[in-house]
Amino acid sequence: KQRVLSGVQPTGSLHLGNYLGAIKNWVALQDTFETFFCAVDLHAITLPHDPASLAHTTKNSAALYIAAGIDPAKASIFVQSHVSAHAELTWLLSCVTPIGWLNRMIQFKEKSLKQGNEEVGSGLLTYPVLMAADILLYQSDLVPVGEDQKQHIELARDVAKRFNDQFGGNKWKKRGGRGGRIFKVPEIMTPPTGARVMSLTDGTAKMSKSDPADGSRINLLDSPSEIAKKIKRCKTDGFEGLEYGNPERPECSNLLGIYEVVTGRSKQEVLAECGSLSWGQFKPLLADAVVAHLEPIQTRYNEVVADPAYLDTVLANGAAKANETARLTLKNAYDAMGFLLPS
Ligand code: AQP
Repeated sequence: KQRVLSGVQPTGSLHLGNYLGAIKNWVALQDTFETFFCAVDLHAITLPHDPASLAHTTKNSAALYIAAGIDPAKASIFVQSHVSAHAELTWLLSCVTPIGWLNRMIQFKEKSLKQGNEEVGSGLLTYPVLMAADILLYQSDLVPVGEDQKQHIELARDVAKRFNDQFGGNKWKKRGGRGGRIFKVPEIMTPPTGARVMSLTDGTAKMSKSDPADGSRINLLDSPSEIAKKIKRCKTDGFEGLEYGNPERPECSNLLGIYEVVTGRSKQEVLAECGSLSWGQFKPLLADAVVAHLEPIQTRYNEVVADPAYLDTVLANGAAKANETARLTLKNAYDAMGFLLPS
């Protein structure tokens, strides 16, 4: 079976972008692939975080994976920091990743600009190396993520190739190793719709957990009235009718795209239904569709968090399975680099 790995940072509450861009697609993959889904808590400390809430948000994120349809009987659901190979491999990969590659990462530039370069922790710069370790440890074939992560997956591919070139193949064999490649070079997988869900208050900025304005996003656990209120207040325009793809109407394309994915309709069907509607007519339709889509997820979420022993067991089993696979790759990486392996 081919392997799939993905994760979401447990910072703040997960939103519709995380769900439509990533988690919803994980569900479709778990029957066909061997899947690993982790709450990437080590990534959650790259910006100042609140130690009082990290453990709680980590558990809640994992509960949301299950609520969204990830089945622990099919997929390994685990917490990144419970598998220490992630942190260990990051160090090995850091030593072969040129700083120039990291300096080019758009997310680093954007987030460090907000923080001020002098203040920002070096983990924000090396975050994509940790992400590469997450992916490469599992010899992943596919990484299902939203479009904003494309550059990081390309970096993971480049790091894998560079490491394989420097330490794998015959060089490794000559030193008595297994030879061949150490890491599989993964492919990115983005969904056709929902790969880039935009903010409700600015159709040119992505919906994001770190936006201080809660009204800019729909959180997966927002109540029906909060969802209706946010959609009612979201940014629109003065054009007549609704359409996709007009560069002067980014909010319109975004909201139609959300409607499309939560109703499971095609673009053509959405246009036939909504093309001639006014904003006043469309917004309640959209709000009802989002609420209806999230309702079963919220119900299941409440059941999962009401049974902490169940969640603990899922996470322990997931970490054990992940650890087994990750340790093998890590051992090969140490060996190929020439470390003395423990006897
Ligand atoms: N707006 C989005 N549209 C589609 N996909 C999105 N993702 C995030 N935002 C959108 C996808 O969600 C997954 C997890 O992302 P992450 O939490 O690891 O980091 P992120 O991409 O930085 O997410 P946020 O919500 O914007 O968090 P902050 O504000 O903390 O940076 C990824 O697959 C991502 O593509």
